[in-house]
Amino acid sequence: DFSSLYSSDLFPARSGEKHTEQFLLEVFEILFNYIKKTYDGKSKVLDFHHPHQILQGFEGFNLELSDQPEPLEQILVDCRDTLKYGVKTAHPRFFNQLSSGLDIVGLAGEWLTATANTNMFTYEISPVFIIMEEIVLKKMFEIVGWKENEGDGIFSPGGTISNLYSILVARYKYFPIVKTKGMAALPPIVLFTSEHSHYSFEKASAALGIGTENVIAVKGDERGKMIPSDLEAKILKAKAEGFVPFYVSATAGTTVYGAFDPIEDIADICEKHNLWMHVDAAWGGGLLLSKKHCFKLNGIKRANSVTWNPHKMMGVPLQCSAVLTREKGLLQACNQMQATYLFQRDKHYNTAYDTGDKTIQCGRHVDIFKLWLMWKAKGTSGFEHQINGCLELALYIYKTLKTKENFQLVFPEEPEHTNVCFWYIPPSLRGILKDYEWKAKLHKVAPMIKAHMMEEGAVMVGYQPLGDKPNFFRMVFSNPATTKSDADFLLEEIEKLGEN
Ligand code: ABU
Repeated sequence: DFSSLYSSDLFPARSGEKHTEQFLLEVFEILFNYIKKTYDGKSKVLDFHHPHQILQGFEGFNLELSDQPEPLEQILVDCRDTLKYGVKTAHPRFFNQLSSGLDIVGLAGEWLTATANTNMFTYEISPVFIIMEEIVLKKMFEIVGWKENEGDGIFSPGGTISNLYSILVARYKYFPIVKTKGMAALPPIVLFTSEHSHYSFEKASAALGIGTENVIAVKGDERGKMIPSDLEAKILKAKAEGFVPFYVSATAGTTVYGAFDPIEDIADICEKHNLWMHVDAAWGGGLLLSKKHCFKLNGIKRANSVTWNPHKMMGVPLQCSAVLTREKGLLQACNQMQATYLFQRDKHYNTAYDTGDKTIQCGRHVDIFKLWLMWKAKGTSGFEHQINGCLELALYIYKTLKTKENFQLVFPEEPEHTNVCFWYIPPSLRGILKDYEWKAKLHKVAPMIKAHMMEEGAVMVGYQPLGDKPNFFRMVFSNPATTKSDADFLLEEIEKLGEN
């Protein structure tokens, strides 16, 4: 009974051991019940409530903060409710995001990390985690294909920040003066990325003072791959107009289509024009672990930098993103400020292991342990198996969709990644002229179905428009718990909701 116990009865209270143990066991039971429910395919993915309902509170769920402490009984209720009204992102029928699933060893890693509650800036306070980061990064450099003496990197808070790091380091490499004098000391620099790439390149350019207008969008082909000839034409045009190109990002696994840019061709162009080549493999990096699918990233070893998010295809709990740079020492030179209270040079150990000054952060969360632990538990072959399974599911739903008349694929080719994009064509839009009005009506179909889907809560999938294409569904697989019947269920649910 926790009704008369308070947080002050737990550690560090002198006699807090028993109550702390009981409280944590109770929390464990809540979490374990949630995990069991998540993996029970028959449970709901979500119990949707609108923001105003959560703000106002309902069924005893009240998020308002109080001046007085609340008993642990209430704290446990809050834990239960928080999970109850959240979204089960590990549910086999959650297809909404590129990150899904819940790896049990990864979860254990996250628990341990939270328990250790330390900071990644110095070896002094994170000796084991810092060495683990070095070991895992080294493994990633090898997989990318860099030579023994190449490779540097850091785990960062997500793919957007990893991409930002790549621009930051590239700019420093070409214009080291920027660190002290700022953008005013630089010529008008521009960078290139495909129109299908992630919005983080514009975000980073805004944040770094480069400006979003200096991110030049390169055309993609029908299935979203960058067109190298358009890249070169745009580089030449920018130069002719007095701009100074310095950076190109190729995407290995675009967010919506899952397309892989032709990295070798892009690398040739970058070498010819002396440009930094980044590969944003946040989504596609996992395929490097698959002997069957790694050819899709051929040429990645020629990259100057790579973003790779193990929290996507590798199923590592959020968040876990790495930015890798081929040249050693650049991250440090670009970002170090040598704060003397933290990065003292006269420490009694090798201070090269105080990796915190490579980053733009000070405090840095330990994202490495869960990945290291999962890698130990699965081996590289375990990741490979899991990733191949997701790609097989994508092929399965692609083939299923091809046989269905009430669905239409956004592009007819087999998927390269696990993204499968399609429209559902409701009865009222079948067999009629596909004119402007038809497109406008089709644009409303996916959001309408998604709204009903969320109210029902049995499955979740994302949609978006792209270019001149009206809203379409994007199916993605990254959860090893998903089976063919879950994929079938999604299509049945869309059909059921769409018929009306
Ligand atoms: N940072 C890309 C994540 C997008 C998605 O999960 O759909």
